[in-house]
Amino acid sequence: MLNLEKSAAAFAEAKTLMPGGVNSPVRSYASVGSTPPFIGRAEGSKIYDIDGNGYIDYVGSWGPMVVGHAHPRVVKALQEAAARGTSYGAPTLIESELAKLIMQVYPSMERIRMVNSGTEATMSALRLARGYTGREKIVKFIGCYHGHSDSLLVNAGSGMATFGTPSSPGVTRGTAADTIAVPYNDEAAIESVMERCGSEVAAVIVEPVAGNMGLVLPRQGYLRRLRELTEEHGALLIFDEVMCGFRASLGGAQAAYGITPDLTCLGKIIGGGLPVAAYGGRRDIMQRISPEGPVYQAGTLSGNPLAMTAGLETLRIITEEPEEGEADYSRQLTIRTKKLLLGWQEKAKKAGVVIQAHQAGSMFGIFFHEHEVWNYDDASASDQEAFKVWFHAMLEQGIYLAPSQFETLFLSGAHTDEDVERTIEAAEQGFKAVAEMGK
Ligand code: KE4
Repeated sequence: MLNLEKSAAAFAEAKTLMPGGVNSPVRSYASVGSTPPFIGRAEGSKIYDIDGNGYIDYVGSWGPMVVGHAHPRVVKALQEAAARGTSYGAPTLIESELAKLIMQVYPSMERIRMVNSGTEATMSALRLARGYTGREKIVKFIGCYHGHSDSLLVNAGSGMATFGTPSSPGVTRGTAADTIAVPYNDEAAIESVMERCGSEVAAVIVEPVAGNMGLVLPRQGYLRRLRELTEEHGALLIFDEVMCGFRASLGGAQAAYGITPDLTCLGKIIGGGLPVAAYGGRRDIMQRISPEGPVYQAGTLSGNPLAMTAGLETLRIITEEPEEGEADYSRQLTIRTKKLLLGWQEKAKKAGVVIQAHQAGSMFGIFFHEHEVWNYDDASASDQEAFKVWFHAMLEQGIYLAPSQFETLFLSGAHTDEDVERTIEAAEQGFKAVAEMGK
């Protein structure tokens, strides 16, 4: 049994200060019903709680830590940057440096605007799409998460083309009415919606590789169909690559699947652990953004020099030319992730537990489900009790996984072959615990 005494005391105090004792809900461990370890430090692939427990970390701060925690080059660059001041509220060279590097990897982003969170990036991209097209409706997909701006906290209304209903109190019916939510990976559903109200749709926003219902991949041809339908109806296609950017492949899902969106949202990795996100895309669209155009968007700490530094150093590391004959950084992560998943699949089979194992580059995840998982309904039908048992059995063995079935796991450049071997070995006990449930 893990000793989490200090974490429990810290959690009790935190709950007297912040809602649920956390600054973001998933960290509360509510869905796995246990005390969240309070973290004191992290280095490389490891994370350490204040009770002295160490773990191999596959959450990676929900994606940003692609080069591992406290990478020496990132830390050094940050120390030097901090000594030059932490924020000026004025243009700096490093903002252009980071913009150039991102645009080299994402050529569809002909212009880019830095913001401070994925929520801001998608919220701004939607406002821009509405400003550019003069239309008001947006289409999103059930199970895809794009941050917590009102237009995007909307469930599917009853029936396909009726408009959304708020998925959170505080979102007005009026706002929700302008959002249509349809099932992911269902061509007929999006075709029907676009047939009926495509001329009113400003944008279709999608996680091209979905990471917020667990990891769910687009069906063959699905993203191509979204591109065709949006072009046909004059709506913009927005790829929310906040999570899958630099993960599904170095160039994200748009490179992996060969689809060019009109706008792209990025986040997480481009800040290297500090608050950075961005939106960008076609020049004729981005020119509508203030101060060049009439669509307003601003931010006190947007392009913050410290955050830019962490992001730039991180991206420099993952975009470096590999040694002669070596695979590049992203390819190496993909290979190592595949090895881990294959090991988990072997251990699950040995324990007689049926899982669906999904991978997209260095993103991965499993479902305790007899059948394939292609959308939110499938993901929701997976065995949540089995997930909880698995999660705790792995945490007890020092493997730090996301505390929710509806999240995705991430591998970093700091994860060694030994880490992967240990994680595969731990899965033997993890799946055995699931197999013994209810016996
Ligand atoms: P933030 O506002 O949390 O920086 O980004 C929102 C966002 C936008 N788009 C995608 C595809 C995302 O995955 C996210 C945020 N991801 C979650 C993890 N599922 C962040 C973790 C959290 O909410 O604490």
